[in-house]
Amino acid sequence: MKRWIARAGIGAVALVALACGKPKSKGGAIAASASVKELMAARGLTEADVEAALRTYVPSGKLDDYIVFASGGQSGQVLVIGAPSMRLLKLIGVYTPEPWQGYGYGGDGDAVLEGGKQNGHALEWADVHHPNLSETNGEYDGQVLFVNDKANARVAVVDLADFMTKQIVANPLAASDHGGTFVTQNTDYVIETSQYPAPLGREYAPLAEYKEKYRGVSVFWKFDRTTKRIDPNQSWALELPPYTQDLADAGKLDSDGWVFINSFNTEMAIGGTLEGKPPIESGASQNDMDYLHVIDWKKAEKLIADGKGQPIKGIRVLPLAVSAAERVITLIGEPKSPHGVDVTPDGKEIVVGGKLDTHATVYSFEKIKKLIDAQQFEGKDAYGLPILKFSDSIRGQAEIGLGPLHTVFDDKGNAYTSVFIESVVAKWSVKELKVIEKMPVHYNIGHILAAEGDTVSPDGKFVIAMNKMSLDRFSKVGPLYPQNFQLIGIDGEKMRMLADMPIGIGEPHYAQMIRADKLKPIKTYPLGENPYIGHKDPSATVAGQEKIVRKGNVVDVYMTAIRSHFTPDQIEVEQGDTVKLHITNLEQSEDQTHGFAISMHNVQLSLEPGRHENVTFVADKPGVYPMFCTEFCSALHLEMAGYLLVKPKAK
Ligand code: RUQ
Ligand code: CUA
Repeated sequence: MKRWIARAGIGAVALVALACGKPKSKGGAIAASASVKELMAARGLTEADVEAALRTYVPSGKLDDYIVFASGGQSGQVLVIGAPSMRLLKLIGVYTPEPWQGYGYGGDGDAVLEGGKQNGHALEWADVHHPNLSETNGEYDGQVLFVNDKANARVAVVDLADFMTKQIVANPLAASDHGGTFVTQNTDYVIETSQYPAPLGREYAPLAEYKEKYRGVSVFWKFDRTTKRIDPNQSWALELPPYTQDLADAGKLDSDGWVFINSFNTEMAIGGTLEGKPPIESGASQNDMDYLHVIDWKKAEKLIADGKGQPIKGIRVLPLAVSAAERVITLIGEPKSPHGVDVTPDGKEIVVGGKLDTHATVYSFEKIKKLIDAQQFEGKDAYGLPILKFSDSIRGQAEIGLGPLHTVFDDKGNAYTSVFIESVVAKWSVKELKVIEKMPVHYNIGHILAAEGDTVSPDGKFVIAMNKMSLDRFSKVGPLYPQNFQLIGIDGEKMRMLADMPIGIGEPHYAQMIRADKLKPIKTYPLGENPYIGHKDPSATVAGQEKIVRKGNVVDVYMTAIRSHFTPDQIEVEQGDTVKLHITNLEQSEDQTHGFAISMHNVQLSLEPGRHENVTFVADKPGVYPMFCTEFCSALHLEMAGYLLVKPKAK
């Protein structure tokens, strides 16, 4: 029997030994059994491949240590992924109807989607960017997930008790957003900042009046822990100059009470390619510096409470002039066309990556605070906002590479920056401002995320490279390629590439990774509970109480579902009747879900155990329509059926 040495060492010894059955280990040397070596040879696997498999394989029946909540991009949904196995656990319907979950097909979830209407339009897609978990004292608490829709300036609230979208709030001030949804360290606020400047409240103004009338805006959505909903009435906003605000991060610990938002296009370029003017891309890349916006949100909150806000479309907006006079917003130069802004776990520093700069710039919150307190400004911008001197505000810069974007952290003082153009993850020491190692990724990484990465105490086990391109990584599926998540182990001396996961549903932007044991989802609902109201539905029905009640042309049907029948299973109505079904799933056993569909009516529900749901539709076409269960719930699932009969209107 020959021996092979695990190049990566640490931990691999025990893992490989376990897998090989006949371990023989001596000072890091590992013995693989003949059969394992044969298998490796047959499948063309290297030792590194085997180690990666051993670090990520989760056997049947075993659970993942982490759960990743990833943006589903254009799908308008959120992916729930187990790590390290990278198994897809669920796609949560958020902005887009989701048929399996019966979300948006006639049931009570329709009202949530209705809340996301903008300009009177039902919007059937979203560009989901940044999922953010609720925090308590800067730690993920596993209660709620927020996520923004860049395309239509909306914020959604996903309840992690049942992994369901409970609320969508439509931002009435902006037409697009990006710097969201970042939470303050106790989730008092969910922050959503506009992307492309436009007149606030979505009014019209010609582009010629860009500097005077176009604005950015940052909405501070107030989150109410008791209702687990955003309260728009307690929310407020900050008017921002028409620099294209990009990403943002909320301060924590030392910098709690502050928010940092970066920007590009401080040139305020507006394009005009047809007229021969330079496109926005080149107009916006003239200045060497753009502006980091440093925002004292506690002060802003107080000014709003003192009545300094001016209502626009029902939201109190703090005018730029007030923010300038009261030093709510301070600007600092940031090089060049920046993208990511990330607060370090200790809250003491802010890391900014410049897309057209090779550095990550590390700002010192202490320095910034001192300069603001002493009113040591270098000047003012055209809107009267004070500007701090760049060199006085930073601790230093790390030379990272071509196109640094986003930065996450581990538990040992290292940062991991995604480097788009170079297509690498750069690991660097925050203290030394020096790159330690670069790992190629496949290909062109956008965001990067880390285990418990945005908390005050990252775990330092994994990062995931969220790659925009996959090129040669997967079997070809036509010219639209999946994006590629790459799981990278960061707990050893060297980074290790562990697994690829194609994302074939939309372009994911950000994701967060939480320790699985922090999530405590319910298994069943108390009998008759309507998840959207959070308690027993007034129309909930128990066995024996089912009935059909007709009042004029409204027919209320109080139904139950239990293996393997609906009661009633025959519903006869007249053409033109409004039918209201109230269905309670009487099951109380885990995973005993029934579906409920009616042919030709766009009705499809998911009735998890105990759950109650209401459906309203107009029976406008006479005919005979099967209604049936859509989850294979029992041996007699196909028999779980009945009929909706719509009698033609008497002439
Ligand atoms: S981002 S493009 Cu989060 Cu890097 Cu949206
Ligand atoms: Cu109930 Cu299938």
